[in-house]
Amino acid sequence: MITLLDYGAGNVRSVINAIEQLGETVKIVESGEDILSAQKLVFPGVGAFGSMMEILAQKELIRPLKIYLEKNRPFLGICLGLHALFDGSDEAPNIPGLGFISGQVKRFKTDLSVPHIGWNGIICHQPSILWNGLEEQEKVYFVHSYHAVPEKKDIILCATDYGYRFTSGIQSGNVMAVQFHPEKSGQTGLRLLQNFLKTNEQKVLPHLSTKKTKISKRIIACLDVRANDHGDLVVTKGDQYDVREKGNVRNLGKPVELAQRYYEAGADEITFLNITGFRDFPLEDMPMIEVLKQTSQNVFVPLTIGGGIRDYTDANGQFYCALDVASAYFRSGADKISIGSDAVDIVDSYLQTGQKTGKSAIETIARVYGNQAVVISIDPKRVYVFDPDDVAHQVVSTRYSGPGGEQYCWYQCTVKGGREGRNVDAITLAQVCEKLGAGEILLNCIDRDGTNLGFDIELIHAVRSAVSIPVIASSGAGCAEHFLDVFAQTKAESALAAGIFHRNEVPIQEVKRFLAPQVEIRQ
Ligand code: 1PR
Repeated sequence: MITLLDYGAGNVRSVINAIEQLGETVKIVESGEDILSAQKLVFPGVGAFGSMMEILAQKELIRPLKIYLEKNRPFLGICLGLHALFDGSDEAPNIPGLGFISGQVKRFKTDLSVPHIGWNGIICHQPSILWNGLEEQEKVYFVHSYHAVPEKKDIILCATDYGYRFTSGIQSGNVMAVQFHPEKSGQTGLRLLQNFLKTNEQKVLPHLSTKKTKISKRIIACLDVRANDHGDLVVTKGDQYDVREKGNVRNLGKPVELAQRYYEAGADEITFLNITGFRDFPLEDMPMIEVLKQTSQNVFVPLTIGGGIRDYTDANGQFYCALDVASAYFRSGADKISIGSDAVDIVDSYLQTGQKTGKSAIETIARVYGNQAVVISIDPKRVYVFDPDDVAHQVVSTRYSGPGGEQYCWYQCTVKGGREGRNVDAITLAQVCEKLGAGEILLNCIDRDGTNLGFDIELIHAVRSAVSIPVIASSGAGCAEHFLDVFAQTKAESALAAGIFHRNEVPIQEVKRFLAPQVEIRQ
């Protein structure tokens, strides 16, 4: 029996699923007594340091946690569960941590995009039971903006390079904690968790030694999901967002089965977009939540879900805020949520007032679940202009001139799946969303979507250069070379495709094999 400390924020569902997949049962901490009587305690943390420590204090769990740690009982902290062990964090300077380990948690100071999101390596410093069966060049999934800086170097379990070398794991006796997410790190992560769950494992060092770790470019499989005309939830795919063929919604498979297939094929992440979420409110559209629950039982890479995340009042006058919708998705197994149409409205209002309200979906969800959990999905369309001064938008000079020979274009943001355009450009939208606390941009392009012509490099380069958060390049992938183009010509951290994977035209493994000699990827 494993005891799990769920302080109520973030996705502990995937940790529970991973532990259950390994044949163990999970008991959730209800009181301090449960901590004191635990045989093995897992403390996964997602969200923000300050709110985590406040909730632990409110629930009177700080003292039992300190006693458990002092007794050197088996403990595995994950992400914020590592930060909690330290004296404090720059994320909430006035709120003390558990103080079990001397040192501070500090924000990344690097030119690279922050949060540090993706698959990176580990350099092992100490033998540990966790390393049984692992090789040192394996990659694990990170998502964080802060990292621990211990005063004493002898407690460092492992380190990772991201701009500079940081502590990605600590070990002191039976107390272990890692910055990465084993429950989201595929087979490697499951093995590591299994090592913690087993008794009598020997402390070992992995066989191979890595000198420097590198973050991988991520390959993401995207599943656009909606009900077809018979009411079945299907994965569909549009041509420039038109998902109907001869009047019927294209049906490319079942969401849970396809997600499982892509996980097994090596997808680094999986994204579900509920493409009719703007009209079917997700909390009433429960099948999507069910899809997420079922998928997260067997898929151990990060899951993002988008569609319909916004404030909403139902037919009975009941009000739901965007945070309620996001929370339902996180509880069902999502690691990140993606906001599309509502982000455009939020930015529109921000541009009119220049004021943050603190109440938008981006701000409220980021405050509770952390910036890294908030992805903004942008659905832009090219609008050609002769002269950059013709419009009050951020304009791009293009190699592909417009129908009238125009040499410039701006990228107009749309809402409701491309049905309505707004007077906001994609570059400005991305910048404002970053300011409001978004952690990543999913950059689609309606002109390229479903065309197999390759990514819109000009758009991706322009947006990625304008923000310091990671960008997912999306729309238009037709062959493995297109992924190389986007990684060679832009700083995008990941690339997403749908059609070529669904139609089995270019399997994920083929993309990775093609990229491997030139681009850092997870094998
Ligand atoms: O606006 O917050 O409710 O979110 C709705 C979400 O659904 C948005 O993220 C929006 O991008 C998405 N969406 C809405 N309508 C469509 C549609 O296709 N009719 N799908 C749609 C967008 C875009 C990609 C696609 C890539 C790659 N799909 O994610 O998977 O373009 O395709 P490709 O590799 O085949 O070219 P809200």
